[in-house]
Amino acid sequence: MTTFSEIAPLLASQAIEVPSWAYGNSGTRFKVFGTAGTPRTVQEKIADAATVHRFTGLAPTVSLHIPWDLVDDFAALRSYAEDLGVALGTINSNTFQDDDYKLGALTHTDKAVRQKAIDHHLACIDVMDATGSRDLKIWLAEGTNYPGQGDLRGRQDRLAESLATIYERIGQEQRLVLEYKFFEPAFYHTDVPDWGTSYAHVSALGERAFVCLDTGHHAPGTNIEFIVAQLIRLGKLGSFDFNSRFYADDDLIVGAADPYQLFRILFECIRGGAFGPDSDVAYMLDQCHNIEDKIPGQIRSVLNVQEMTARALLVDRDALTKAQEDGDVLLANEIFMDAFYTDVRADLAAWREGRGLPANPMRAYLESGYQQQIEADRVGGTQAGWN
Ligand code: PSV
Ligand code: MN
Repeated sequence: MTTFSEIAPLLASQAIEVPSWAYGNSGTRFKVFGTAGTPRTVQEKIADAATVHRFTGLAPTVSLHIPWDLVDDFAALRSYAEDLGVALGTINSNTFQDDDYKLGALTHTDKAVRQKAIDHHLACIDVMDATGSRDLKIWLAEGTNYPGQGDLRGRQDRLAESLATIYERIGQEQRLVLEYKFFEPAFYHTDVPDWGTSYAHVSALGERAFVCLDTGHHAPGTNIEFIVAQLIRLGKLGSFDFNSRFYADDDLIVGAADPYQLFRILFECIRGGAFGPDSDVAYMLDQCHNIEDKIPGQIRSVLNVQEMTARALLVDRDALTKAQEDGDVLLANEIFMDAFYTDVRADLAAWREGRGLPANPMRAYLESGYQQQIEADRVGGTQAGWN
């Protein structure tokens, strides 16, 4: 049996990137609820993200969404973040909120619209140069609603050409990650619906292009850990967008709906060598906190990932391999489940204290007065949302 003290050093390098948009307001198409203390500016979002890092030691980078987080001086924003103890991470492009993109962006039949979408990505790469960000994450809201509406093959060809133009501008130390999603906002077909399509495109682009796996972007019942194992095996897993879902792309707190699935995913990362200081895989959150307080929502999220990571590290891999090779089905499953059922919360609390962090980051945050302070300070202005 692997013990907590054996795995503890491996936890020290864990880093989870938080999304700037998680700190702004979000909602459904029915209602967006405002929350007292919600940031009005990207600086306030970064301050909140830095607070999550201060209490957990788990979230040293923040990913930005352009144009939601557009500022005049990204070098100054970088210094601002660094002064607060965090770095700017992945830059997310946005080709889903402009009227020109109603029928497509990188896939559009009109060359001028395609060029506009390409230019937006080139502008995002300029931002990356200023922020020191490594990854450009592309998620495309492109697809069709009705059979016959678009030429499925022609759209793929235009997509490949547009992506190649963007990729040409990606720096030697930078990467392009292409996210897939099986439906929404398009309902009949999506141009990058699955990992295979993303893999086909990034493989054609080159060695600095990878797949981004958003855990909420699969049909119910999909074996996501299999996709994880396969992408790691192929050397093309670039990043995760973690969240959890019950029905569609719910963007709920990771590990809330199905902690066992999170455990299984993290086990494949560890098994595949994609966890730890030598791994280039970016572990990000992509979540929205529609009804709960946002900072505690993010704290709960990173702690859930840490907790399931610890459990996954506890799997006795030697014993598991032996049971697998012996064909001992039930013993193999028992070894796996023993780790999953191990309650690591007390060990993690003691380990955090030993590293100068609060044993219970959630309680420490709630008692810190930060929430009351931002509620008192952030009066007036326009609360940040998806705009
Ligand atoms: C799309 O559903 C997505 O998961 C993409 O990652 C976007 O960047 C993010 O949501 C926010 O719109
Ligand atoms: Mn996502």
